[in-house]
This record gives sequence, C-alpha cells and structure tokens, in this order.
Amino acid sequence: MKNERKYCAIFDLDGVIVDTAKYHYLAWKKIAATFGHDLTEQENEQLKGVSRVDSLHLILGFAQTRLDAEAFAHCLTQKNEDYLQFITTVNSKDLLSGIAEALTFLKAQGIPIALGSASKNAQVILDQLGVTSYFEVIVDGNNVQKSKPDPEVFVKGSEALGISPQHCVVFEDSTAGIQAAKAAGMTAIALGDPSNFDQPDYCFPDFTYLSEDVLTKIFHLS
Ligand code: B16
Ligand code: MG
Repeated sequence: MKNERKYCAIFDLDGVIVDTAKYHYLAWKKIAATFGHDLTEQENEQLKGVSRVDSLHLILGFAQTRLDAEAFAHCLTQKNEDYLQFITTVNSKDLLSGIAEALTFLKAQGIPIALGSASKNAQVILDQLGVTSYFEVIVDGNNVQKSKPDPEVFVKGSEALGISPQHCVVFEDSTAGIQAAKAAGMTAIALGDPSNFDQPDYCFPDFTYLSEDVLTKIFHLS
C-alpha cells in the first residue's frame, strides 16, 4: 500500500547522509588550537547537530577562554573557509552506506522526504552528492533561529510538508538532534552508538540496517 502522504521522513545531513562530521571536527580542531585547546573527539560529539555559532561558544567553554566580538567572528569565518575547502571533493561516492537505497525506496513508496539540518552549507552538499531531487523540502541553518536540541528545524519541515509531528520520522546521528526530534513529538531514529542518545525510539549502527522490511514497518507501509 502506498503512503498517501500519511507519514514523512526527515533526514539530518551531516553524519546521516554523508560523513561531513569529520570535516567539521578537523576545521574546529584547527580553530581550537589557535587558542591553545586540543579539541577531543568526546567534546566534538557535543558539537554534532549544533549551529556554527553555538559550536564556537561550546568550544570556548571547553577551553575556558573568551574571545572579543571581532576574534569570535574571525574564527567563524576561518572555520567555514577551512570546512568548505575540505568538502570540495565530496561527491556521490560519499553517500553513507544504505542511504541511496533508502531514499529510492521511500520515494517509490510515496513517502515525502525533508532535510532537517543545522548546516548553512546543506544545499551545496546535497547538490555535490547528487540527491537534491529526493527532497521535497529543505530546512537548514539558513531557515532557523534556534539550534538543535530546539525542535524548530524539524517542526518547520513537518509544517512545510503538511504532515503532523506524530507522523514524522526523523533520522539523526547527534545527541542534540534526537532530543530535538523527541521534543517535536516525532519518531526519533538514532544512527550510531546507543550510548550517545537519550531514549531514541530506535537506534541502528548505520543505514544498512534500515532494510526495505524495516522501513516498511517504521512507515506502516503494509
Ligand atoms: P555549518 P547537521 C550540523 O549539521 C553539524 O552536525 C554541526 O557539526 C555543524 O556545526 C552545523 O551543522 C552547522 O554547520 O557550519 O555548515 O553551517 O548534522 O544538523 O546536518
Ligand atoms: Mg548530524
């Protein structure tokens, strides 16, 4: 049975569709080093899904240091320049395993798909990956006022698709993103290590575990 727009899928970008999280980490590590802080992977976990500005506030907290407004703005610009440099070679081969199959299956089943990303670079990354056409709606860091764990990015996606929150299924790799999906009253599907998440509805190591059978159950397709 086809969906008839009852359920929809909302995908996070970094860490779900493509592993650009590693490039955010490298770019932030370089910035943190400029004020003498060695950014750890554990600290970086807290930056996932968090906006650029809020990420820098968190890093300054880790480093127990402060920057004046000019230096703060400079760090943001430098971080994004470095990040954009890292992602120039991103292409369809960088789609995470299982994503192309899942997007194709959901689209064929008539499930509307939205992007719910904190990144202001989301559109360029989707274009480089060659998957923009799967997305009916794109909500990214350019469209929201509040960073995950605030639910705004997912609420906007649900509103734009015209589907109520209880029928939205969110795929996320970040602690903040799962909190945002739960706060929005949506089904929260975590990708990654279960210890990173606070009570997701489901947790899978990666998208290869989301077979057609599993997606059929999650989206009530049969
Ligand atoms: P940008 P997501 C998030 O993307 C990243 O996880 C996070 O690390 C990054 O700081 C944020 O986007 C903003 O990205 O600097 O490109 O605007 O996981 O919500 O897709
Ligand atoms: Mg993410």
